[in-house]
Amino acid sequence: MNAVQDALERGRALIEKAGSVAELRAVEPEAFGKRSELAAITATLRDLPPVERRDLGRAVQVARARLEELFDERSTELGAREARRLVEAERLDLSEVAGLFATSGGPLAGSLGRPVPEGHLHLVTQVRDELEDIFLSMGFEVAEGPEVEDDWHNFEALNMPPHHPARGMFDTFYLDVGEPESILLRTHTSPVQVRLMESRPPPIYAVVPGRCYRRDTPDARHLPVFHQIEGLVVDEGINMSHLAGALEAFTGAFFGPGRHVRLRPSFFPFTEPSAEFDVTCWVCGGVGCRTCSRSGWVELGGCGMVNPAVFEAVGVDAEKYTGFAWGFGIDRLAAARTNLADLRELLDNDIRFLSQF
Ligand code: 2NL
Repeated sequence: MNAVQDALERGRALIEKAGSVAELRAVEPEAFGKRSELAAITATLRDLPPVERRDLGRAVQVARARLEELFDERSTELGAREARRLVEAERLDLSEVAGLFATSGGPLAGSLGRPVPEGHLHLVTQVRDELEDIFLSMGFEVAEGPEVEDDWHNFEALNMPPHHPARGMFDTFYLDVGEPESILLRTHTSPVQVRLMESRPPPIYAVVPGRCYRRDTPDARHLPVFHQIEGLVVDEGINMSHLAGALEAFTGAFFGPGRHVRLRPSFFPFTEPSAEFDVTCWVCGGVGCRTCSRSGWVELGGCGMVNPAVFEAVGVDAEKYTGFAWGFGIDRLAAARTNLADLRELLDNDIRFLSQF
């Protein structure tokens, strides 16, 4: 009976000492299995007289049951502890990432525990939004259309039939779709105005901002992807003084009072007469400086009275209606506003440049 008591204590000690589920499994044979003291006692039972055999046999069974109970408890306890450790080890510590930014001098430097700085709209988008607001306040609608166009809407409807020399003004990106040179990236936003005139009768008072494409090598003053805003008015009794008045009103709103517009004769196939329009130099106010080559004026875009050939192409009655149109580059306007010497900065996406505006 003493030996059973010893075997129980020894088994209990082995179970309590096990530090992991694996160690616990390893001590099982010694604690109460085949190699245990209880097993050795059991082996002696058959040599004992029946009464002692029965009493000792029961004692061994009770001891083994108790050890099994202790084993199960310990197994549950160790299993839970190991599961907790695993979860802890695999947790993603996101504060480490914030710490990295905070200490590395990156864009979020010093931001740990403070609000992360927000981004903002690109300079060109800000200027585009402002232009839309101005023209909306003047009673124009804002229209948009596809950047992939067909030859008819981009050229032919605008009085530039195939092989017309004026097409040389635009170095065009053509798509490898359908007939050769039939589908292209629009070279200006005019095809949207063409679609507008096709889709409903005058009056039309619309501006069309959007992205345009030309096969230009990028330099300080040219981008192969750029932004234009064009305007179109078609109504009864429209003449060139309305054009000059609209551009003058826009100039005052965008550049502030004291700035004026001047028209110089020019040529576009889609307008007749045509003009280029200049605005009072925003650097010197018209006195003359480097920005305006000492002339006091800076060129902004082109304009004119819609050529009756265009009305003919889109089905507007040129006897009843007249109209004017203009176009200028949004990127150049954004550059002018910010004294930007090189348009390519607008496409570089350098956060140190962009975050200034
Ligand atoms: C420039 C010149 C211009 C137009 C665009 C236009 C559109 C239609 C009919 C007639 Cl649908 N004209 N647009 C007219 C004159 C000039 O832009 O140098 N832009 C940067």
